[in-house]
Amino acid sequence: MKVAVLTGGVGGAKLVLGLTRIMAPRDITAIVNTGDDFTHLGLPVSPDIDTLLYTLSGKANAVQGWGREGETWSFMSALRSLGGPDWFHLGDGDLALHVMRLAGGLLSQTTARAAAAWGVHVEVLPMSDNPVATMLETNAGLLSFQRYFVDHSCAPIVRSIFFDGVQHSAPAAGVLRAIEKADTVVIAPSNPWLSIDPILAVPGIEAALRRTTAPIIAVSPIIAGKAVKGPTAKLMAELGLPVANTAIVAHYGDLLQGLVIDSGDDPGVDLGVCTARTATLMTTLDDRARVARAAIDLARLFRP
Ligand code: FO1
Repeated sequence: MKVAVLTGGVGGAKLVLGLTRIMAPRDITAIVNTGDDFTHLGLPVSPDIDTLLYTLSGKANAVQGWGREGETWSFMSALRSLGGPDWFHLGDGDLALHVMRLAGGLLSQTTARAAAAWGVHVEVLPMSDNPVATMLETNAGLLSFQRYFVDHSCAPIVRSIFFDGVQHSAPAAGVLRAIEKADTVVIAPSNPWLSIDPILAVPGIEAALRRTTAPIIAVSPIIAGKAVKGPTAKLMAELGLPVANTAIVAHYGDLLQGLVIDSGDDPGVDLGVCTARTATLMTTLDDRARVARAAIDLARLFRP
């Protein structure tokens, strides 16, 4: 069975790891958000791809959510001594990934090389090899994603979001094929507005999702009325949306066949989409496998 999973951020990486615990990694294609990407000190940084590669190769700093376990920071202390910018932390090991990207090749190529080098058998594909930058109009002005997320710690009030360059982008090689070949498509519990929308905005991707006969199952990022990590709940409130699964379903609309929701969420509300319930807070590896299993089992209801 082939699964294509749309993912971004830490929550998405956890779900992909959960999928590798219940099925063959080679049967999984992760289509990863690159709207968070930016060039820092001349280095190309692809945070959501980096987080996924670290997570799948056992290198991730699980507590911090991003970067490497056991990272060292001599580069950053030397940079500070030179008066360099220290709002965005680049670890010594992490630097190697960005330098390898700078060395050349398409993002999909450098990502495939890193995955192969680190024994990652999940197919990790950027949504596009073209530059797309998630930009946020806020009360602190127009901010790139990393300025909003890291430099301003998601504090500014978001008025609107757009994906600079997406109209000129194309799906990376293998993305449309992975969707067409998929028996199931999973939308990971990533922030729909910040991590999944950029993927859906790449010309051709949403159309491919609407063409596929594979059931599309999302895992809700909302747990009992709040989001687990990151700015999802705050962002939803700022966009005038209830921090509830009704808003998640309304956002994805008729793209979804099913939604995995947290067992702690109000069962009373009819979401208008088929739901499966499980404890969706993913702390342990078993949690991740359980949530992944819930999504795959829900998809089975829709497959002959
Ligand atoms: N997140 C932070 O909060 N502070 C950082 O200094 C930081 C550095 C960083 C470097 C490389 C990388 O791949 C991710 C990094 N992140 C950092 C996380 C980054 O902001 C991602 O966008 C998040 O993972 C959310 O998607």
